[in-house]
Amino acid sequence: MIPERVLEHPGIVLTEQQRRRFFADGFLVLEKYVPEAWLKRLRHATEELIEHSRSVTESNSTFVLEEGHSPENPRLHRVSSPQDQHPILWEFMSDPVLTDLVADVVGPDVKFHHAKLNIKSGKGSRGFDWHQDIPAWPHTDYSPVTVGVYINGCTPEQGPLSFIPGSHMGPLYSMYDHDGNFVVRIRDEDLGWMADDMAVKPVGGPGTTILLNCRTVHGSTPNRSPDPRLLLLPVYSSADSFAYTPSPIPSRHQGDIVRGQPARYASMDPRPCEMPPDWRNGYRTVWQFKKDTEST
Ligand SMILES: O=C(O)CCC(=O)C(=O)O
Repeated sequence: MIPERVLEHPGIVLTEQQRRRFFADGFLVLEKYVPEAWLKRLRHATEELIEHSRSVTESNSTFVLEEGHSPENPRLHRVSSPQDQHPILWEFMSDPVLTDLVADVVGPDVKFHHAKLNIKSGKGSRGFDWHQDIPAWPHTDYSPVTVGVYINGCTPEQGPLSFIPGSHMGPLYSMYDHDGNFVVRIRDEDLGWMADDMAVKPVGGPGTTILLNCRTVHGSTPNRSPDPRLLLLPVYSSADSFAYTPSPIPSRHQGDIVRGQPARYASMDPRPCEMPPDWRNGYRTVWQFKKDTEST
């Protein structure tokens, strides 16, 4: 659904000004949005998942391990599809606390696509280069939105998500390097327009929540603090926006309508999107590519 049509529906959680800000900037930050009762449950669920990772010795389709991971000291880049691993996380992702919020920026009918829990364990965990998300999971329009929930908050040292305001209105850049690897990184020569002071790096206390449009240029720095930065990242779209490639992070909930009604017609945006690799041949995470380039 296009923004003009979304705005025809009255806001539920956000003010008119906040909704217009999201559509103008390509992101919106809500300090301490998620209530403490939910955060307590989310901490419990994420601690259980991290506990399970103690017995894992190699990255797999659920746990992406950081260097130094051990049973005594679990260190994770990511838990993929955490909502398929813990019922509390799916309860949260399908609860109105998120789905009403998402409805304010995608329209009343909301579809779930995938989710991940990015952990950045601390003491130097890697960041993310500037990139755009939608080339990894193209849809028939650009309504997809990622919700980022900082379960324990995020300080400047922990590598907050950083955004280039308005960049969602600009071009989509290639996410491939010159060797044809899908590295989820904008090439240096495509970033000539970017100045240091363009990036916005919001931080905030526990429950601080971000809405991020799928075209917005974003990245993050390493986590230099001793404490992990737990960032839960579910992705939704308007119900009438359809993914036309398999998801890099599959979920049994992909396509679930979490609010409103399914669509009978697709919303089509003519702006082209670069195709990702065929994920059925396997999904290489950005950390695998980073490790390769660091060791050469
Ligand atoms: O976890 C982060 O800091 C960035 C995550 C991100 O940009 C992504 O997963 O696309």
